[in-house]
Amino acid sequence: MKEKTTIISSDTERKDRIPPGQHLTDKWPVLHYGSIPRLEKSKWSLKVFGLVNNEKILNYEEFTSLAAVLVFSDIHCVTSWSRLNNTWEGISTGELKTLVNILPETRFVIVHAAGGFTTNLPVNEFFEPDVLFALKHNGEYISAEHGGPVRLVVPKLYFWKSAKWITGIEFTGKDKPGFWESAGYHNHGDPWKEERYS
Ligand SMILES: Nc1nc2c(c(=O)[nH]1)N[C@H]1C(S)=C(S)[C@@H](COP(=O)(O)O)O[C@H]1N2
Ligand SMILES: [Mo]
Repeated sequence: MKEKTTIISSDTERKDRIPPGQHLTDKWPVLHYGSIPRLEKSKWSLKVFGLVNNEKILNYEEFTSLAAVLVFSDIHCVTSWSRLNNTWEGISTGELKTLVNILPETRFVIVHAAGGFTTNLPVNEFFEPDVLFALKHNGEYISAEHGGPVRLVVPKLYFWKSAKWITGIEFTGKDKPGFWESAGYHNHGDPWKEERYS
């Protein structure tokens, strides 16, 4: 089997890894709005659309046949817990670039999840090398409560940007604040700048 690339998220190399106002936990709390969608792999698909030349809908098998990576990162939740030393396995967001041909007017990415949930981020931050569509956490498939079968992980921003149960990726020229961003959370969410609420 081919050796998977491991990407070390740069924030894990800081001397002090705990952002201001955060405290450590060894547990992994479950947080989200609404009930847990149970998405079957056989029915799951990811729609990649918006400012692209060739829109795509990938089923689970097609999606998971893309090259896999490992990412080592910390988690910082805006409610103040941080969980260090997480290993994620999945598909790098960079894989989408070769698939759909993203148009140069693209400035933001809207991440869509089951039940109408969305979150927004600048396109350059979506394509940071440590951002991935995670299938596994610490060697085990991500459970439904933590966003399986596929969740996004954006290590450098507060964890609400790491959408669970993702179903679509939209490239756009215009920013569209997502679910939590419209409910008073910061539009960007850098934990090192304490961009918590707006
Ligand atoms: N689809 C979806 N994803 C979501 C959320 C949500 O409400 N819906 N909440 C976010 C928030 S606020 C947090 S803190 C993390 C929590 O992830 P966890 O339950 O795996 O710890 O998921 C994020 N992703
Ligand atoms: Mo959160």
